[in-house]
Amino acid sequence: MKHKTKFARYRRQAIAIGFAAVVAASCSSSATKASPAAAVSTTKPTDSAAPASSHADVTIKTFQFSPSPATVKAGEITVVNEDNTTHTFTSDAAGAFNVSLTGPHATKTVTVKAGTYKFHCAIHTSMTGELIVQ
Ligand SMILES: [Cu+2]
Repeated sequence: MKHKTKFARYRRQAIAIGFAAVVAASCSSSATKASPAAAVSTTKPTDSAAPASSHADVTIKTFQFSPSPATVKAGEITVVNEDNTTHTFTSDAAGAFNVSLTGPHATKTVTVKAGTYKFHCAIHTSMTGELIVQ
């Protein structure tokens, strides 16, 4: 009689431990599920860091584009005109980009896709450059 009740208690404990193991397993699986969500949230600081890219990707100075070729990453790029006259940042291939910059210190942003673009100033046709978008 005494032995039987002791065995029953062991069984109950074994079931409880088994249940705890299942709970722990389900917990760890939900923890691994949570990590992709954490990875998504880490992309937010790069969005908020976007205004820090106030540097010019292309600078127009003394009727020249620099650097040329300019290597940039696909997306929004910044063009600054340091001259006192108006220039344009116009792609040779129609439609890629075309902005007018009234100097001095006019800044424009254009969105570019990956590729290599030749560009020029529509006002001063001797002004040419190349943009490599990665
Ligand atoms: Cu110009």
